[in-house]
Amino acid sequence: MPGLPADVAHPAYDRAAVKTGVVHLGIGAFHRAHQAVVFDDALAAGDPRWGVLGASLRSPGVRDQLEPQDGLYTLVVRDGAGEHLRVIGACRGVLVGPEDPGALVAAMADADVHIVTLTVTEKGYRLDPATGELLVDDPDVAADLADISAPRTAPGFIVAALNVRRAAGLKPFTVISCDNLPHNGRRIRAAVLAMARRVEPALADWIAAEGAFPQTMIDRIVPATTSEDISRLEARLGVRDEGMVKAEPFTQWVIENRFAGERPDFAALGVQLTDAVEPWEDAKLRLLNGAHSAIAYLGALSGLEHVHEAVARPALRAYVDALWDEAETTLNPPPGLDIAAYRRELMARFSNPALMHRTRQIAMDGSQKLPQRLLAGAAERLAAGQGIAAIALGVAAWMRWQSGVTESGEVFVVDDPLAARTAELLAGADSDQARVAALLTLSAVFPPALAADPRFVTAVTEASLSLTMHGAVGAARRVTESAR
Ligand code: CS2
Repeated sequence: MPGLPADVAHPAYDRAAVKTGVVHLGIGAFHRAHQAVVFDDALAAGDPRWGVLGASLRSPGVRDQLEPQDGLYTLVVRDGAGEHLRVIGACRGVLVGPEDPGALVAAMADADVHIVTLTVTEKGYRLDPATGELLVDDPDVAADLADISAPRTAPGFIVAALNVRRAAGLKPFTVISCDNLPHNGRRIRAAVLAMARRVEPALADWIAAEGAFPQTMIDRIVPATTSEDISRLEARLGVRDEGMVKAEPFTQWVIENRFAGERPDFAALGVQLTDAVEPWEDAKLRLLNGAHSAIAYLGALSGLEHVHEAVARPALRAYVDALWDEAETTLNPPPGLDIAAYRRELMARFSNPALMHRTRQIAMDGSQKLPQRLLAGAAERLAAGQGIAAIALGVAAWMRWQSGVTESGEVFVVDDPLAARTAELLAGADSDQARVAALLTLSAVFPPALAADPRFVTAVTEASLSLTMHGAVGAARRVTESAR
């Protein structure tokens, strides 16, 4: 590309010949640094069917960044050894759902589209976390059911587009959830079928029979881009790239081998296809994400701004190992995953000094993350009669974070969909015991059986008292000392 430094990789394929084969719902940094790169690789390998049309279901921000750049943006891959820049050409445009829902439905119903990927976070599935049922009283779901031709929600867009495809005699597209949730394929399928059944039972039957919603495990650490990142890249490139994303070198995508129609040659693109994604999912959620959340709260409470700074503290590093010792016994590792090697690799990834991954970014939305990252493992360990001191400290640190004050007394805004509820519950609680008891009543986070288990209550209360007495780093040190 004219004007780009010679060491910056860029699309060598003919972008004008690319077709839109993928629509992505929820085009944030993670999509641009992960799935879009795989589709860009497919285009570079000579298969022009896999251009991506992005969609934002809320705000026009990403469209406004990417449109003036013709969909091009830079992926900055960083580690201690330096940085590698690559311009990604897979994105063919961005539609903003609320501005023109019909245009997005029509794009998804196009015969060339074979795959719809999505990253809309747990909230975006519109399912009750406790029952897994569609939230029919949610105002956006109700609006979608009243007029499916102008949807607002992710499942609504999928149902609307599948409805048009069925009427046109087309096959369904494959729906690939890329959210960091257990059984993500099953969840989006449940939401889509529940909505479709209310629109027209025959549509739901057709989707159930012909559609495909593979489960996936997706992994790449993608910290939020800062204005400093953009300025630094500008100094290097000579142009300002508002759509840039930064990521670590590691990337992994495991997809259940189940598709409704055409797909790229995923295996040739480094994607792992398997019949059993769950063991991969559990290992990633409980080891990587479980440790991420625990050190995010402990680190942020004690003023450690970035993940690499947290794991550079010997007490927190040893704590992560203790947490992994606990989580590991709950896993059923898939063939091909060496847990000891995986742990070593994870620690090296967390230690990457060039990523500047903020503990506060990971601390966001903890109420949605805790169940699969820490609580599921705790329940399984208790059922096996095993201790949970390290996991309990992660849970207690999340609870402490809900108070909105760090150890140095800095007041911050808790960024969580349940923040108003947790603040309300904490309002009258004036001791560690009372705070733990109050938050354990949140059934959307704590399964009632776990919240009622005296071993769980005791472990979390003790961890909370330890946080109060010794601070986050001191409490972490005590967990590892007692584990020895
Ligand atoms: C992180 C994840 O912000 C978070 O909650 O734990 O985004 C994590 O970086 C990714 O899952 C890595 O694949």
